[in-house]
Amino acid sequence: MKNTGYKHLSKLALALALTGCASNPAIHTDTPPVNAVAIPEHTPEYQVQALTGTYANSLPVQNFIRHMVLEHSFSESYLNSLFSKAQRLDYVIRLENAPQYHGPKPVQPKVGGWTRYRQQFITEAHINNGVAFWSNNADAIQKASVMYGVNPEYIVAIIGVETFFGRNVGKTRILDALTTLAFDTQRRAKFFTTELENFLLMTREEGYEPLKPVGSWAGAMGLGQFMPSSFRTLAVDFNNDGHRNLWDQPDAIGSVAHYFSQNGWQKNMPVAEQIKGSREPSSIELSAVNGSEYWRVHPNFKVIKKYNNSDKYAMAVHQLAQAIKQRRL
Ligand SMILES: [Ca+2]
Repeated sequence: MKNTGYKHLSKLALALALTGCASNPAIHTDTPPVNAVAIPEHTPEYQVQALTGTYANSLPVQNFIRHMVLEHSFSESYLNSLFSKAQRLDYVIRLENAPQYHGPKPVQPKVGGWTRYRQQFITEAHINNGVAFWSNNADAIQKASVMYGVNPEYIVAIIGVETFFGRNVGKTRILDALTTLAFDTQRRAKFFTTELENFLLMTREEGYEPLKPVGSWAGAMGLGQFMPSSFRTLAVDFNNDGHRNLWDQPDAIGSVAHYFSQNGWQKNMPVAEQIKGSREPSSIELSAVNGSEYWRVHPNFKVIKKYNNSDKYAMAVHQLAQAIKQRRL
């Protein structure tokens, strides 16, 4: 996935931040948060001439608007209206600056880190809900698996780890999240400014009302938690209704499979296997409470890491995929 060097951290943070919500029974996936008909740029609501609100006096926002007008032919009054409605979110700033997510890596990983991480995702609820998600979407998953050459259990497991099968897609307005990250934080401001640019292009291309899409505090959207740049390059309209909607199960399934395919997934090839003893070439070490685990990893493991550059993340996806596949048999 494009720009994933930055996405990884935010997605890991998201996964951790959402762990406490995993029992939320609400499923948001059948309520598209977008209006795929209106072209907001031409509605009276968006004809404000001057920038008002939180960012009224922000030179960087004014410069960004100018860039979007010159580079992408957006209407200045439209963007002034839009950014007059944007809100600075303090919790987004706190999360982005939280040292547990983005601080310097400890010299020695904490003992048992893998065990604790694994307990969040390899649960009875994840396995059972994965089997149910697979059954409920059997046709789309089968079609995506064949079309893109991706093992179906990995499509299911990614969606399970990212959003607990659509239950935790996030509730933060993407416009607010990306505006805050671009203009009120420092470390990844450039990356988030580009994502904000992609978000506005995405809303125009897809006919989304830009205040409606919601997602993670870091701007990731839908069941597979795609950033706007990834949405634009990798999302697919898998149910052929004329719109790419990653809050919609079939489109999310097709888009995750497309992502794997574009990053070199080799169907039916191994992902990882545990080995005895210490590290060998092409192996990783995971810190469990009872001592280190060593795993030989294959190219498909690295494909999962393209989604989120963490050994623990990729191993959780792998083990959840295998557990769901076993339970489904
Ligand atoms: Ca669609």
